[in-house]
Amino acid sequence: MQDFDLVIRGGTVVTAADSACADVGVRDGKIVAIGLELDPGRREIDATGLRVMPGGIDSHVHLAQPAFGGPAMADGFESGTRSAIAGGNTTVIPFALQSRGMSLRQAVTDYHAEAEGRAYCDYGFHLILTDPTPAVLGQELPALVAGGYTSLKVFMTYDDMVLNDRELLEVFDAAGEQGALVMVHCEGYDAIRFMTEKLEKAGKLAPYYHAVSRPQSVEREAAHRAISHAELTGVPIMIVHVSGREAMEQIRWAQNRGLKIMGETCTQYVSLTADDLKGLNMDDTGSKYVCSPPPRDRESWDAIWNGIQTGVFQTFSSDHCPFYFEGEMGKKNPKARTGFRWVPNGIPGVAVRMPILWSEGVVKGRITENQFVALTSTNHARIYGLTTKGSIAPGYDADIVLWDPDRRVTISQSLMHHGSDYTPWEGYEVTGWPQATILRGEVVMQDGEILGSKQGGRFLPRALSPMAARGASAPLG
Ligand code: DUC
Ligand code: ZN
Ligand code: ZN
Repeated sequence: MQDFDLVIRGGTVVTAADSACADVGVRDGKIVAIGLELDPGRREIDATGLRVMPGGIDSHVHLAQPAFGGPAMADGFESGTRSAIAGGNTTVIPFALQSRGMSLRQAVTDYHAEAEGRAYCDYGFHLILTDPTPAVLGQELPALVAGGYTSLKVFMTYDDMVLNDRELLEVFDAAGEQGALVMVHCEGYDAIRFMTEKLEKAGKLAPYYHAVSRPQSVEREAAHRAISHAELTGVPIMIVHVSGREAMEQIRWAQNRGLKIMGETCTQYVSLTADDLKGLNMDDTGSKYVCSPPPRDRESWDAIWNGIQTGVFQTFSSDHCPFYFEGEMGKKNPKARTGFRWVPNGIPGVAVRMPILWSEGVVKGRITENQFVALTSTNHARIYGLTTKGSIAPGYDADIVLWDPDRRVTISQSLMHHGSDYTPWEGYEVTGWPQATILRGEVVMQDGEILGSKQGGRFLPRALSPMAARGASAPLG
C-alpha cells in the first residue's frame, strides 16, 4: 500500500503534453504517483469535473519595485503573492531592481528583505540592470548567476533605466558568458521622448496620449535593434510584453532566420485596447489602463493570437505592475493629472491571467488546454530554470491548480486579493476559474478563500536556462 499525504482523485490531469483522467498522489510536497484508483491518502480531494493542472508560473510580475516613474507600487510580496494564488498561480518571478549607482548584490539583498516572510507562493528573482559598470558585469553578475539569479531584464526606455546600444551589447555579452537569460523591454527612448514632447506642446495631455506617444513602430524598431544586438553577440534573448503585430513579426522573422529569440505576451494585449485609455478629462478612468507598451486594438489581438498559435510566443505573463488609482499615491495623483507622462506605467493582473487566457483561448477554441498549460506554466519553468516546477509528474513539486473549466465569473475587484484599489478588467466576463490552488501539497486557496500563510512561499534559486545557451552559429559563440 502506498503512503500518500494527499490524493487528488477523479480529475482530468492536463500537462503541456497531454490530458488523461487520473488520480494524483502527493507525499512530502512532491507528486509521487499518477494512476488509476490510487490507494487512499490522509487527505482526499474529489476533483471530478475539474482539470488538474500545474500551478501557474507567472514569470513577469513587479512587486515592491521603486520604478516606472511613479509612486510606490500597490503590491509588496504579501498582497502580490496573495493575488497570485487567488488566480491559480504557485510561483512568481518578480524583479530585483538595481538603481543607478547601486550594487546589484545590494539590490538583491534588499529585495530578499522585502520578500522574507511575506510570500504566499514560491518565488525567484530576475535582476534588472540599470548601471552595467565593469564591476557589475565582471564580478557581481557572475556571482549572482551562480547563486540562482539566472535571468535579467534591461530597458530600452525610461530616464532612470534606459541603456544605450553600447551598454546593451555589453550586458548581452556578459550574460552570454554566464549563460544567463536576458529579457528586453523593447521601446525606443528617443522616439518616445520626441512624441511625448510634441504631444505636450499640442496640449494633448490626457492618458490616451500615452498610447499615441509609443505606437507600434516604436516597439518594432526597438525589437529589431535588440534582435540585431542579440545576433551580433550570439546571445539568446526574451522580448517581453509584446503588444501587437509589428514586434511579433520581428520575432518571427528572427526565429525564421534561426536566431534564438523568444517572445512573451500578456493578458492586456488580447483583452484591452488603447480606447480603454480614453477618458473625458484628466480625472477620468483612462489612467487605469496606462501600461507600457500600451494595449493596441482588435487587429493586434488577432496578431497576438496568431503569434501564440504559431509558437512565436513561448510565455503568456501578466506583467502585473500594480498602482493605486485614487489618492496621493494613485494614477491620478496631482502630478499625473498634469499630463500622461507622469501617470505610473503598469496595471495589476496576476489574478486574471489564467482565467482570461482560458476563456479567450481554450473556451473560444484558439488554443488547446495543453497549450494553455505550456503558456501559463511549463514554458516558464523550462525557460527560467525552475527544474521542479511546471508539470504534473512524479518528482515534481505538488504545485497544482484545480480548475473549473465551466465556471462563469464576472471579474471584480473583490475577487482580486491585490493591493490596488481597482482592476482594469472590472465587469469582464470569463468562463473558467481556479477552484483551488495547491502549493507543495498544501491547499492555499479554495473557492476564493485564502488558506495559505504568508510564510508559506519559498525563494527558488534557479538553474541556468537551457534556452539561454549561446548559439553555435553566432560570431562570438
Ligand atoms: N515594463 C514592464 O515590464 N512593466 C510595467 C511597465 C514597463 O514599462
Ligand atoms: Zn518592461
Ligand atoms: Zn513588466
